[in-house]
Amino acid sequence: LNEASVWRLDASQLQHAFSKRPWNSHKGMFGHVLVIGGSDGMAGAARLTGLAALRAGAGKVSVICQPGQQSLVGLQPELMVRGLDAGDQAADELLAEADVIAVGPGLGQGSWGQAWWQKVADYDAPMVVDADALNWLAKSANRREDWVLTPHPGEAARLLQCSGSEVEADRWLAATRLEEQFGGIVVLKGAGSIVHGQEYTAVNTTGNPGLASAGMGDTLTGIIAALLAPLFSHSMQLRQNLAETVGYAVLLHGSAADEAAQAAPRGMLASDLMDAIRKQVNTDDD
Ligand code: NPW
Ligand code: AMP
Ligand code: MG
Repeated sequence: LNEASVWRLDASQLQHAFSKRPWNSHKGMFGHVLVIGGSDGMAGAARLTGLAALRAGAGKVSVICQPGQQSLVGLQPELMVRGLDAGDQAADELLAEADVIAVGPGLGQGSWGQAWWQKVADYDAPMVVDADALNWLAKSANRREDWVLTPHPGEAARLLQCSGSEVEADRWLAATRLEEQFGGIVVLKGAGSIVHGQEYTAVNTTGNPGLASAGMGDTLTGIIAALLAPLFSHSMQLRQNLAETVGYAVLLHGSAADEAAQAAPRGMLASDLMDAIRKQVNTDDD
């Protein structure tokens, strides 16, 4: 694999990602995203993931956070927020209702996050695995074909048991190894993010250094989950190519950042992307 041999994602392709919503649309068509994350000190990560999923068009978004963090995550009133331990009965009910799970943002390295990882790592639902869930994956070494892994180079290094500079020295090799070892669709983040699945490989050309700030990855996770959700919601039969959909999500995240940065990338917040995400998911041309 190398840059010359793969699909290049650019902003002109976004118009192919979406079709107009039918006039009689209802929220069940666009899927229910369940975010699992938001431990003490990182409630904001789960909130950003949930809000980004809503701005990217998810029909419904629930968040499971650490007990005690609900009021922080729930400051966004459209989010349905529960503080639950992995062993709680209500947890099974929420998992069963989700079309896509996004696990990891602010999940933490403590026992609360570990118990959640053990519960969902083998749970039969499409899943976006990010942040601390990737750190747990580095220890549990599961393999699945139906998940999306979104490591930044630091997380990729933990997964591959090498250094971050080795990942950066050959990002194509790192993406290939991650897919070989853990399966699924790999998004190796950082300038020029690589999206790599079994039959699809792309490199992103959108985005800017304004993305180098806290919460930007958590936001991407919400966008990916939202774009996957309608493919798995009960009322939709259509199955688009999953890796291609992930590619569109990565492209859209960078495009939203390019719009939000307005040539002033320094000081851009993850929250500043939200309105631009909404605009980018309305680029359908039919
Ligand atoms: P360095 O520092 O350059 O040597 P971690 P995290 C490396 C939550 N958050 N190229 C970097 O290397 C997340 O969701 C909560 C090269 C460093 O070693 C997680 O749950 C927020 N290296 C948790 O915090 C907002 C790169 O990776 C390491 C690289 C921890 O996530 C913030 C840092 O990564 C955050 O999202 C690159 N492009 N990018 C909230 N508001 O609640 C990263 N590295 O140790 O995995 O920490 O990414 O902050
Ligand atoms: P995280 O490190 O998990 O918060 O994720 C950061 C997000 O911002 C990822 O989607 C990266 O690809 C993106 N990003 C960070 N820095 C840049 C950059 N210089 N150019 C383009 N995208 C970036
Ligand atoms: Mg991150």
